[in-house]
Formats: sequence, C-alpha cells, structure tokens
Amino acid sequence: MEAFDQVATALRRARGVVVLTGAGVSVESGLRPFRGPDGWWQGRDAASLATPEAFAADPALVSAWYDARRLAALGAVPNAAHEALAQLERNVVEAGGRFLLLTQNVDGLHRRAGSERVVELHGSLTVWRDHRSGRRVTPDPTPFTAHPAPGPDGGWLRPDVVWFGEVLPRQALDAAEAALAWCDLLLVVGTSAVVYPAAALVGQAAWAGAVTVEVNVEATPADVDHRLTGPAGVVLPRLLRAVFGPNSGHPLAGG
Ligand code: BV8
Repeated sequence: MEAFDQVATALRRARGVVVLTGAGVSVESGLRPFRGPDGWWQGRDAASLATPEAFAADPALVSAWYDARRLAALGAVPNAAHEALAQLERNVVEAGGRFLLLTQNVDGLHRRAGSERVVELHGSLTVWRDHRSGRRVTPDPTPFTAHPAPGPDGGWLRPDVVWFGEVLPRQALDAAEAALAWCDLLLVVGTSAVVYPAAALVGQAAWAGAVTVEVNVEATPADVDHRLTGPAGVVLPRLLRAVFGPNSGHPLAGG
C-alpha cells in the first residue's frame, strides 16, 4: 500500500492528532521561509538578526527586520494548507478525538484560518514587548515610525518571539509535552526540523508510540514513518478528502 493510503488509514483510526508546522506551511501565502534558496537565512547568519545579542548590538536593524516581517504577515492570507488544518481540527474534535497544533510560525496565519487549539512555540510577530519591563502591546497594523520603537516603560519594543538562545515559553513546552501522551498520529508539516527543542518533538512522539508523518516538498532529517512529498496546500486537502470525504477538502485546493 503506498504511503498516502497508509497515512489515510492511520488518520482514519487516529483518536489523538498533533500537528507540528514550520515556515513551509506559509510559503503558499507568499511568506518567505528561513532556509532554502528564497529563505531569510540565505547569505545571512540567523545570529545576526534573531538573537538577543543582535538586538543589543543593533536594535534599529533587528526592529526594522521584524517590523517588515510583521507587516508581511498581517498582509498575507491563510492558504489551503492552513485551511485544511483548521478543518482537520474540526473533524477530529467533532468525532470525539483530541487535537493540538504546535507551530514554530510567528505569522498568526493558523489562527486566522480558524485553528483554535494552537500553541505558538516561538511566539508571535503581532505582539511586541518592552525589552526592559516585558509589558506586551499589540501595535497597530502600520509601519513603526521609528526603529527601535519606544516601549511603554522606557525600554524599546522587541517582537514577542523566541530568539535563538532564549528558552521557549514554559506553558507552550508543557502543552506540547502533555499532548505527546495522547498523540497517536503526528503530522510534521513544512519544517526543516533542525531547530530545537521543536525538532525533538518528532522523536518524542515516535518514542511515545505515535505514527509520524512528514508533509514537505522535500525530505528533511526528521526520522518519520511516512513522507508525503508535495506542497502542503495540495497534499493536506487531498488527505482530508481521502479520509473525511469529498466535501472536507478545501474548495480552493486543486486536484
Ligand atoms: C533554546 C522565532 C535553551 C523567531 C525561531 C540542541 C541541539 C542543537 C542546538 C540546540 C539544541 N538546543 C538548543 C539549541 C540551540 C538552538 C537551535 O536549535 N539551533 C539550531 C539552528 C541548531 N535552539 C534555540 O536557541 C532555542 N532555544 O534551546 O533555549 C537553550 C539556549 C541555549 C543553548 C541551549 C539551550 C530557540 C529556538 C527558536 C528560535 N526562533 N523563530 C523568528 O521567527 O525570527 S526558529 C525559526 O527557525 C522558526 O521558528 C523555526 O523554528 C526554525 C526553522 O524554520 P522552519 O520553520 O522549519 O523553516 P525552514 O525555512 O527552515 O524550513 C521550511 C521547510 O518547509 C523546508 O523543509 C522546506 O522544504 C519546506 N517547504 C517549503 N515550501 C513548502 C514546504 N513544505 C510544504 N509545503 C510547501 N509549500
């Protein structure tokens, strides 16, 4: 039986579904990933922009870069992959199952697509905080007039994201680890699976007995049971139609 049918069978039987997503799921919404020919890290070192040290060294540069990404994310629209994952959540929960979406993405598109059970492992671009007091604010959807922008308590505004060298929010990690206890199917969608501790969740799920499936345009280092190769915006709606019937795939998706 080919991989697609094996995954469809596993999803049909699943009572606990966890999804781990990365930047690849937002590529079809026009947002750049990090790696690869069109990635943000192409010709640039992540440490030069996505670390507390980079912000301390050049807050104007880092603030401007994140503000540009914030505006791009606010201007983007969820694609068929986001929509399919929101539909999958509804289908699994309506059937009495459990569901959780763990995302490394900071673009907010999963929630805008209607996903509810979402954990943002690496924070959000749409929320910023005073780098001294930590007080959070949600800036208006217009470009900052100054970089860095003044915070509410005399500090500078920084994005409420997890930079390299910073620990993930305890709540997010706890929610992810708790879900692995009931997860019997893990979908790993659009991530290069090289950044930790998020990437370690794949092995932890497998170790806990879950079937692990990667949906990606190419194979990654993730050690999974099945690989479905193709754009998430095509593969996921097709998988939903195969498992939940013709009306459950997203009308936008071809095929
Ligand atoms: C920490 C937010 C405690 C900010 C991000 C263990 C081993 C080795 C290193 C470490 C380790 N533990 C900790 C580290 C250090 C570090 C790390 O993992 N380094 C890596 C580079 C080796 N981790 C940390 O620093 C973490 N903090 O551990 O704190 C600590 C501290 C110090 C030392 C020890 C412990 C914090 C990590 C979080 C950093 N913040 N983002 C921002 O957005 O700017 S990471 C960022 O990159 C993303 O959020 C994501 O997590 C990560 C990877 O990106 P992806 O989302 O996977 O995107 P990428 O472009 O790489 O890949 C896209 C994929 O999609 C590709 O596979 C492509 O083929 C595919 N694709 C493309 N189009 C499509 C598609 N797939 C389907 N459909 C398509 N259409």
